[in-house]
Amino acid sequence: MPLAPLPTIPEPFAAALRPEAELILYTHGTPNGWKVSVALEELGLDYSVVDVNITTGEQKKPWFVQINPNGRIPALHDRRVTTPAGGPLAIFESGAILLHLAEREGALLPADPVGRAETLSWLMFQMGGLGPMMGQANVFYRYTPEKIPYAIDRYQRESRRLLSVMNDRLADRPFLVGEQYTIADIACWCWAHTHAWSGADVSGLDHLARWMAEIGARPAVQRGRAVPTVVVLPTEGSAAAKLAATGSSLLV
Ligand SMILES: N[C@@H](CCC(=O)N[C@@H](CS)C(=O)NCC(=O)O)C(=O)O
Repeated sequence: MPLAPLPTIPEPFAAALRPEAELILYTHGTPNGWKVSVALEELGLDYSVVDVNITTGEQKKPWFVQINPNGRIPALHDRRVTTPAGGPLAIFESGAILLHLAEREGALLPADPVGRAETLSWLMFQMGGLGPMMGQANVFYRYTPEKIPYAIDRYQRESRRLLSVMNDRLADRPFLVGEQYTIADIACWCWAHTHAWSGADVSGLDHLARWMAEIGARPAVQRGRAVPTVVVLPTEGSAAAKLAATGSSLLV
């Protein structure tokens, strides 16, 4: 199958691309980025990775905004699909990318209507709730030089509440939807396992702890979590210094 031609991508990024790659993941080491690399690894797909360094503002450069108009990672090119403009299909928003990959491969998404609807519900729960709330907890707890107790408390409490909703759900089933591991588990795990960085209290959430440990032990999750490089969440001081140096609003 002929592959859609890629737009012009500047060096050194173009050098990271293999000419035969159908899928190109534009990412950085953050929860939203890991969602896609974990899914690609779980699906056993071949892909090229472009590390878009969000701490230096690469995500706002014109070449990348052509791929994701929102100027954020992750984004994906699927060169199996040629758009009317003659380029590859470009997808942004991690939830949309997960759905595209699951439908493309017929995996990680139940085929029955109930399982499918429940998977999408938990995926949207992550996209609209868990990710934004934990992200804001990170901003106010870790990055903002001025510590605002109301904001820290608000986002940490809401993160805890959302994690508790997951805990209750996981009391009688191995995965969020049921017996099947889905893109909803991938999306939620990529944020939930960073709870300590957000300062979200997970004490007593034993079902969540079991689920986090089981998913974290999956080899594909460990491979995907290390894309594009291994990230050990830095200490509070170094993260604040990094933020001050770059003017970035959100590291994860
Ligand atoms: N809802 C988006 C969120 C994407 C997002 O916030 N990405 C962050 C990294 S996790 C980013 O690129 N931040 C850089 C910036 O805000 O400029 C998704 O799920 O894809």
